[in-house]
Amino acid sequence: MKVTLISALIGVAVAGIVAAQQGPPQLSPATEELAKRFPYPVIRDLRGVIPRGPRPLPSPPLGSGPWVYSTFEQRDIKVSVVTTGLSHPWSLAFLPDGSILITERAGRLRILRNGVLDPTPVAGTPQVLSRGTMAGLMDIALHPDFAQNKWIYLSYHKPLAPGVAANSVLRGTWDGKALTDVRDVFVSDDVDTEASRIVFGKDGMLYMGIGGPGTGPHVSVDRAQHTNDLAGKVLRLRDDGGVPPDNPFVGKTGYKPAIFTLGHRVQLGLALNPYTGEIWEHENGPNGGDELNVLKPGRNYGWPIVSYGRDYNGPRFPPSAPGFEEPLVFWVPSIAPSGLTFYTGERFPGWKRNAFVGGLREGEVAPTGQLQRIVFNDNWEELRRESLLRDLHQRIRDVRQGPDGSLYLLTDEDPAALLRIEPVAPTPTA
Ligand SMILES: [Ca+2]
Repeated sequence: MKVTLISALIGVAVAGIVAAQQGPPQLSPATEELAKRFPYPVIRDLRGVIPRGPRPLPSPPLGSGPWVYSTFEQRDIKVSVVTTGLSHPWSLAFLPDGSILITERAGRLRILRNGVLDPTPVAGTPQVLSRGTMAGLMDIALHPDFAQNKWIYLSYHKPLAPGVAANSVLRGTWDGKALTDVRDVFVSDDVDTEASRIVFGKDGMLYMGIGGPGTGPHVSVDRAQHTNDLAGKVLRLRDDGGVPPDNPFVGKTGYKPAIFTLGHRVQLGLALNPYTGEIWEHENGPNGGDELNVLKPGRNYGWPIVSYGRDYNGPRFPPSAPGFEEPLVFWVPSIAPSGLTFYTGERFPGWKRNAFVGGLREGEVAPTGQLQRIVFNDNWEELRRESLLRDLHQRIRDVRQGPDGSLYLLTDEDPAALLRIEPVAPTPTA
């Protein structure tokens, strides 16, 4: 997945490496100092990781729509533009009053009221380190008791030093216009980590994915297996950021107690399966090997020891090994999944229990973004996978079900759009 590389390459440039030189990377004095402060290197040497190829084509302009499609289970759906004018949005949340909050990677929180995007970003957001495609302002989640406490959670990369940031979660109180009483509830003490998603579980706990370095030398990529490091992990936290006492590794020597699961690569999808109560996660593999996983406490999902993908320069990984959880679904070639939701609404009866997954790019080729729909049997075994919206050639960053039972998508472009999927025929009113 090239976005990881781009992200890291920019990070390398920020860190001051002279990339053209042969031999070990040359660190600036400032970066050497940082390397002493943090247990893992804050730079990655990525020369030669991916064979050089042609420069990718940009995504074409979206157009104004609407577009009509039919799917295997649900005919005559309409995709329309709710708003454009966003810049690399990451996630969205629906407020009870019908407005929609949208995070943008560069650090802005936008609000859409009555279908109109406010040109002024929402106040109360933090300083972020936005770098490449995998760092900046990331996910947004409402507290399960939002109606009472008005708490909103944002995950972001908190700047600690030039070019160095920690995956963090803040909580603010929504006053109807802005975030107030903003405070960090969680700041990772491990740096040089990638994107994050957050979601509340049925148990009221906040689950947070922290992507590990997806490419680079073993010392970086292997961090997903290090039990005293939050890179490549899913965390389970209380709503105040503390560690719940029933986490799987509490009290175990050599383990960070916030860890819920380990051995992940770059998790861009984290969702509560409302039918089973489980937390489901998907992650970008390398060249092939994206995975959809069902998270079970304390389990190891194998990266970078096992993967159904190939390394970027061609060799295969061992696909599986004892002691590692198997993915429920995997993708070869990669679709660079981002965003995950389970459809529960009434507007598309044929889509109930389906998982929807955004895709940024298929088969290491741009621009091939899409929306995938996965159909399961009663045992949550995959029956079908349908690829939608490919002809739009947009990178799909997130997909969510709205309170009206429509699906909402964010494109990862600049300008980017919020799209809505609904039936062609309006819902009959009684
Ligand atoms: Ca795996």
